[in-house]
Amino acid sequence: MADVSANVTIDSIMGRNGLEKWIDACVQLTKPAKIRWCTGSKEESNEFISEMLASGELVQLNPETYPNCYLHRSNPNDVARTEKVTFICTPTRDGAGPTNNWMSPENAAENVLPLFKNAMNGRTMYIIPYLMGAPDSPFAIAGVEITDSLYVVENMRIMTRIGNTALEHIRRTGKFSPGLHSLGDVNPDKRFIMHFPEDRAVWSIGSGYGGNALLGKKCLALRIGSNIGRNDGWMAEHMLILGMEDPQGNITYMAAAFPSACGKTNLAMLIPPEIQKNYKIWTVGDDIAWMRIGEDGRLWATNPEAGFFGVAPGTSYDTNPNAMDTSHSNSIFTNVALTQKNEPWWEGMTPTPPDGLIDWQNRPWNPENGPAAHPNSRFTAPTSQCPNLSPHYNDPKGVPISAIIFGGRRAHVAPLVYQSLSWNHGVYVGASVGSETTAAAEGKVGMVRRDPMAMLPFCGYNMADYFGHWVEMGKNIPNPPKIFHVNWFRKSADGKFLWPGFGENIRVLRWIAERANGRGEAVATPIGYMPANGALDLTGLQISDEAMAELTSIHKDEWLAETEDTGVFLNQFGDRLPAEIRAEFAAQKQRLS
Ligand code: SAT
Ligand code: MN
Repeated sequence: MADVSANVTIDSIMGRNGLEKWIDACVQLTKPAKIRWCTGSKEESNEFISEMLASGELVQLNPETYPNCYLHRSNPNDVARTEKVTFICTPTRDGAGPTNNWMSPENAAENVLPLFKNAMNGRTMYIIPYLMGAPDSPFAIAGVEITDSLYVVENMRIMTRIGNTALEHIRRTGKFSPGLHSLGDVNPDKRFIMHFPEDRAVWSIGSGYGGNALLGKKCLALRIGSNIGRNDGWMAEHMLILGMEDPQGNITYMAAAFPSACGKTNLAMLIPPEIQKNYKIWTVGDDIAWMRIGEDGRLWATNPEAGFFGVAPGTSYDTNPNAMDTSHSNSIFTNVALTQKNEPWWEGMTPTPPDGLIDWQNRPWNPENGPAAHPNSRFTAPTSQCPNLSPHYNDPKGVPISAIIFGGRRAHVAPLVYQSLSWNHGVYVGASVGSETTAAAEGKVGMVRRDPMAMLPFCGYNMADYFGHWVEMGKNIPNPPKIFHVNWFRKSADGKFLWPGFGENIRVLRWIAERANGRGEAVATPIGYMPANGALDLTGLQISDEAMAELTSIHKDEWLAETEDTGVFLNQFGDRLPAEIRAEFAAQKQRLS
């Protein structure tokens, strides 16, 4: 390795020589002024928050209406995940595959590691042991994040189980994911999010933003986690988990993958409209699912997180009352606007903006400067505060999944709901997911891109092998979930959403549950099974027959073009693409022509 520091070896900085040696190496490299182990205690949190209030890193929100809630404003150059500078560092380029940025571990050591040199000069290094998953769960995986950002510490405290529980787990198992994070000088040109699957290691520099800096989430639970899952025969997925209880008290559990900022949190926390009130949704998770084959031959899912990092804009007491209630205390708001009453506000929270707003950049709000809250502004809130939290949220073995749902944001093409013809066809459906880009990642918003299983930015290895892992899992699950695709975002010719969405989505979930449980009427189409006439309960819904017809229509020309586009995407994997996926692609094309 280049002359990073005489005492820092690759083995030690990768954590190969254990926790103590890794921490020593990080200290040698970053040269912090102080070192602070995080225990997870309430006192520690109070102290850190006081410190951030004093420095201006946090603003206290109205303690009467939002007790223990704070506003954080990011550097305006650092408000979303940066996919362009996110790398998978496998020994060969093929290991990362054509959809990931790749850098060799040697190149990373040579060119990225030096950015950490003296990066914590004059700053405090916080050492955060954390656990993803319930402490007594066979799913649980421990990590240690080293960071120089107190904002990261307080977000990790909400999003994961930090402190001594995690440390005990590490001492017991001898395993941890070493994650080194520094804000550096928050310079987009020196920003890198590096993953080393062989060592479970992550280096992140130059960003304090959510998915870039809270290393338990996308970095460990998905990119590193997907590698661990492939090797150990389970799945790490970008999925919400919910349970739908029917009037007889039966609960059907479902896992759903949508890209970032496409409504996973809203669906996970859904409250049915009055007329469907004898159905109830239980939230298990809103972003990540780890799924294993249970002894009973079903697929069981757990949510490894302890908090929600939800998109604020559009969240309201109309669209998602559970999220509003969850984040009304003990929460951190990032890049939202501030009202005169010292309360958070964002577009869509109320029909009209209150007077005298301060925008997310701390300026009196002027609509000419854009929205008051950043489109990717967020709330970080404890899962435990969710009013409809499933009693099985902490269950070490998770919940049994009967339906897997894929979806995206599509103004055209994709109908409201369809079911795959088989597991492998379902894997093809997942692999072909297209979605319009959102503000959750940097880049242009609203462009349709292929985002297989909503994992394009999060799959930590060659996506062809990931499809292969799905096919393999299908062979090994005696009683696999049924696979579906939904689209809440279809628009009419005049650009209006055709489906009301939100609570009304219960109607679609009901059909999915019926199908998953071997009931529910369907008709076969070239792309899969669709609800038969009358199979969706539309009682009391104000929707025209024309809108329903468009929502459930399949335009052949559009679908042929869609399939061609999927083919172009899949072709980039060459011979590595599993034969099963190639066969499903060919069969779908055949059915359409
Ligand atoms: O910023 S995060 O990656 O944590 C949220 C998201 O984009 O899904
Ligand atoms: Mn996500």
